[in-house]
Amino acid sequence: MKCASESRRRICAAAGLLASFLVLGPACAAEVVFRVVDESGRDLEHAALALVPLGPPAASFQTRGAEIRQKDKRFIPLMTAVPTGTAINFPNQDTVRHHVYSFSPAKTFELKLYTGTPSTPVVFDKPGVVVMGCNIHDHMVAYVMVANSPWVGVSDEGGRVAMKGVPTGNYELEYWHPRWVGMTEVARKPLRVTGDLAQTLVIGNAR
Ligand SMILES: [Cu+2]
Repeated sequence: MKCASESRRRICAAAGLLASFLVLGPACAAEVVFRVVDESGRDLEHAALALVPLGPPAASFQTRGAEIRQKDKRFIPLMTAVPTGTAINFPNQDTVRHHVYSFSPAKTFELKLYTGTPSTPVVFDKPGVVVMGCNIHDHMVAYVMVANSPWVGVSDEGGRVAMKGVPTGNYELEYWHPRWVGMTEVARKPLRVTGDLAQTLVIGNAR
């Protein structure tokens, strides 16, 4: 939090949820950094996190496209986190054909046997966890966590996720990890943001 004065701080606080979706400028923007670890304290990669503002749902927010490619008969990346409404492309960079599908309630779809990049991306229009596979190569798997928030991220090798420009307010931290593959409901915990914040998040096998 870099609010210049107490009055500015009060404005920031009063703006609350509204600030989430209007540009108040960088003065109110906090950086929230998570370090995700497993139950033994080891850095945990591939955890999807989202800071979802509490209160009335946002009418809309801007999304950027995303990409999950297929290379060497693997999906890259394994885990993706996106705001609701994001269009994801699935370019096939192998010479063999892939057949991408999902039966997940949050996004049921199928890209029938193809090479190259399908002309139409898949729009992930509902929050939740989507598990994808390939009809031809059973070992291929990828995951998308869709959340009603522009503040999303996936932990890197050091277990780190950084979210910038987070306005003061009350949030629900939604999170999920591929180790929970049998249980695709996201985990949730409340989080209040009043300024720059560093949090450790433990993701164990059990929920
Ligand atoms: Cu395949």
